[in-house]
Amino acid sequence: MAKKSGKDSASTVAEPYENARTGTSVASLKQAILDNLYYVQGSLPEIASPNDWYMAVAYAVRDRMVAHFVRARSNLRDPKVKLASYLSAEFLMGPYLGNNLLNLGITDQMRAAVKELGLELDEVLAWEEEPGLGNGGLGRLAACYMDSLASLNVPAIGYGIRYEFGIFEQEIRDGWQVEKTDKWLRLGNPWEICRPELAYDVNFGGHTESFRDEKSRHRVRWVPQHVAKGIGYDTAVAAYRNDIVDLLRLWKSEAVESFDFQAFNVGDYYKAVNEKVISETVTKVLYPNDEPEIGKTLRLAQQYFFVSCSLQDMIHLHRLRGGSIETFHESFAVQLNDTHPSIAVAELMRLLVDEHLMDWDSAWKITQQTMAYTNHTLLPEALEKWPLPLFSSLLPRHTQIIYEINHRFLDEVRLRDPGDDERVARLSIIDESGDKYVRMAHLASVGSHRINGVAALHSDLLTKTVLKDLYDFYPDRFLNVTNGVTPRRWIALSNPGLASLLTKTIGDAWIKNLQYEIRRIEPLVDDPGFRTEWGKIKRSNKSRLASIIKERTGIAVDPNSLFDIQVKRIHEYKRQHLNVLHIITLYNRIKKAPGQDIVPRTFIFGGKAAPGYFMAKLIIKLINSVAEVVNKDSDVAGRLKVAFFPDFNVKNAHHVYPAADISEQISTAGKEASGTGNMKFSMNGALTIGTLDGANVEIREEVGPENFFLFGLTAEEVQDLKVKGYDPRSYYESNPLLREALDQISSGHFSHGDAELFKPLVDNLLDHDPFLLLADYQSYIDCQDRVSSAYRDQDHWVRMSILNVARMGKFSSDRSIREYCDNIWNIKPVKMK
Ligand code: F58
Repeated sequence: MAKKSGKDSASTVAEPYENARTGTSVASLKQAILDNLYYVQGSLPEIASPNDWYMAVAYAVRDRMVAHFVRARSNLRDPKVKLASYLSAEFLMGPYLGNNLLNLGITDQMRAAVKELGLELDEVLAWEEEPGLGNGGLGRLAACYMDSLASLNVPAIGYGIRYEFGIFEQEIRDGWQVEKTDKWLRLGNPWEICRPELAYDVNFGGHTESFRDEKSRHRVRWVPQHVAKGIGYDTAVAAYRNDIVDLLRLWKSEAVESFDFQAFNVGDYYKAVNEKVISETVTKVLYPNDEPEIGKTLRLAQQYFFVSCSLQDMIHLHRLRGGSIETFHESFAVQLNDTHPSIAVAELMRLLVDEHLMDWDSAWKITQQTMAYTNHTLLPEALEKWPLPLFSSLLPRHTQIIYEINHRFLDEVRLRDPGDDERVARLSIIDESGDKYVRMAHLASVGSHRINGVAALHSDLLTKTVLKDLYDFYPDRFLNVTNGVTPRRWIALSNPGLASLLTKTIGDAWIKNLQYEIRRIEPLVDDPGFRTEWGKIKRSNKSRLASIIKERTGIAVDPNSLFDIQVKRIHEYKRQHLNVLHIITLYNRIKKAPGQDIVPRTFIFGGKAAPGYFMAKLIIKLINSVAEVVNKDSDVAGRLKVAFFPDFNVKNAHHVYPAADISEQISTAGKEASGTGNMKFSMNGALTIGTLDGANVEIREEVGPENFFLFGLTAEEVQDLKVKGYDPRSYYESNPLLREALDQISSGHFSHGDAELFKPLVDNLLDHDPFLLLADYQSYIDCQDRVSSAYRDQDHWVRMSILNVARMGKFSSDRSIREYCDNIWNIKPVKMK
């Protein structure tokens, strides 16, 4: 049995040489908290509010990261170091305090220090308002990647937007989702450092003019209608037990001048303020959609704004390193996190050609060598495209540049495949099949040297469906990088029980090297003592979640029941309503034979619906309506419970994944690009019930088919069925249990007799069912029955749970980042010792 590293063990004696600002002994930390409480918060222990304490603790931690931070900034200046630049409209970082303590290795000391001040660390952690600067998987992936980049010692900057309001907070009232503004900055953000001197102008609108410069060169000038200023805010991303940090640099928009004094002086106060308001609006709010918003100028303005600031900043850094503009691609590898930052292709061309006077061909080479694009969706309707009139009125110069890129690209296409005009039309960056659109995935693909999907199946389907023509043209650009999640946040921080059992058993190297280390617990599967401890940890995680659910919803759930959990954005393709059909089926089974012996289950749901997505909101109402009936029915008492955990976010997620017995990954095959929740569950010992979709396929391969509950049609079968002509009603008519469940929903059985409420949902299933719930229903029910019988054999279940964790090494985001480094960016992370 290995011992915990000594660094994390608490000591109350300050080392004599310790500095109160950087020392990590309990005494130094305590002093630092008191100093910050007084000097930064202007408070004293007797009068300090929870936020005063939280801020004082956070600043004490931040001070301990400053040396690393300064080093990171000087790294940026080192011309020998190639930087990874991760461009993402979303970074869903989650609460910082716990993570930074963990990564710095001072959790135990801090726990002791705050205890001496009369506080519980867990309480302090709970006071942190998390920055919800993302919608879901894509934003959280960016955050996991930042953790891995730092921990692998890859110098990197994450560039994004400092939204004033992040993803809305969700409340449930009368079973419906109600959205509340997320005022995450209200009490201050101790982690960021504002860099007012890091400011870039960003143009919008107006027109362009051609002219000849003094050397008689043909040039284009952009005369904007409006200019905003981007100010950088830096947050240090701590590496796990490495004395380095990476930077998250988020841009806030401001007015170039706070007032138009001329307008102000002639009495047009409103015009004067207007400019300021427009500028500040750009980074006001995150769009809460899980599909792109077509036709929203502000959304395009956000994308262009952060991309322009980021590229200007990179060029500025490259200059500071003494680099000539011709070698820009040697300083930076830019990763486009989906198409939201793909305007970067045109913006880098603009900066190189218009501002740095480079010839087109050289600029194009640099752009392609710099950029790489990650696709996160197979849903054709989710591929981003902008109406050309909107696009060209906001970005007139980029429209010209995109036309030029397209013109040259299509010439190449025609050269290779003369006469195939349809192919040319399909490949064009401009969709001209009806109203004109700019296809952002095409822009990103043409301007990048690598294009990747996020799971093996997804990458394969990309080349066969939505990006097929691009793949046929550029086969060598395509590759797969399966997503991963950070074991620091998703095991070490959120599942301390499991983490300490792992560390006690195999040492703590798994935290830094999950890929190769975690397998070492596999032999322990045969150790009854280990299995008992494993079971106890899960049981205690379930109790912890049960009490939170009681506190937040009033619903009492039994930690001895099977915890069956589905947490993710609410979307028809993710099929939360298939899960509900199973609940109703079980309910009916018990009602018909109340005496039968069934495995008690608690169904837990969580997730936000896009505010304008009617069907998703109706699914939330359905879950809560079914919960209301089931939870108060004495016939099923002790056997079925349903709870909707409100406001699923990173902080709440910490309590959810470690408490699951079953992880629901039940999307229609071929629709979920990867999924990352599926990885978090399985890493925490839940078994998956899932379709062959996204990364489920690879999870099943890794953990073994015998440790995974598979059901449903494959992506190919889904396709075939659709081609053949899918008739959902035939399933309804031939399956009495399914019919009964759907009839109950539509007759008002779960809605106090209101037969109208769920009609849109049931009608949609019977008449269209685009995500094939009815086709997969029976297979799902049968599979759930296998889950229940497996759960009866607790000993075997625990074995399967252990094997799931032992074999999840592949899904560490460290592995993904190594692949990005090797196969896309050509950056060498420091080798693991
Ligand atoms: C998700 N996409 C995929 N988009 O759905 C999921 O399968 C994958 O695991 C994850 O990315 C990471 O690769 C996703 O979360 C968004 O939230 C976008 C937000 C902005 C508008 C468009 C969707």
